[in-house]
Amino acid sequence: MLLFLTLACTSGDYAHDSGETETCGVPGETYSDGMEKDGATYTFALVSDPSPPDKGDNIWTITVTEGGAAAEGLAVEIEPFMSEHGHGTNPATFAATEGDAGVYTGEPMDLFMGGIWDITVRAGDDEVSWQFCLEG
Ligand SMILES: [Cu+2]
Repeated sequence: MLLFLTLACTSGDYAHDSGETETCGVPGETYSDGMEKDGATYTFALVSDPSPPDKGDNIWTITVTEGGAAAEGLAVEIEPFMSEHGHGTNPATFAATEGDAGVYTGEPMDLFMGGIWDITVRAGDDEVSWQFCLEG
């Protein structure tokens, strides 16, 4: 499956230029532990293992709050996607399980290639997205 995705990726409209030293066409966001994003309802704080996110398996822990209070009992999932390449991962989404109140830890997700990853975190009806450039 990894080979198939890689081939599908390089045969699309976008192909990696092996002569380039830049992995990503755009810089992506600068990661820091606990960085926050506001959705329509909730605030999402991200901690990635590894820190910063890197190629290979990544486990994200998301702390979800509403008005400063832990948002408990939500269905939380994470969906990585490479919009420059038009593909995601296999599986496409990863469930995140609540440990401490409002703290959701995702299954390991294999970000299997370098480039820009758009990673959406959904909680209930709300969502936010992060965009990180991973080195190839
Ligand atoms: Cu790709």
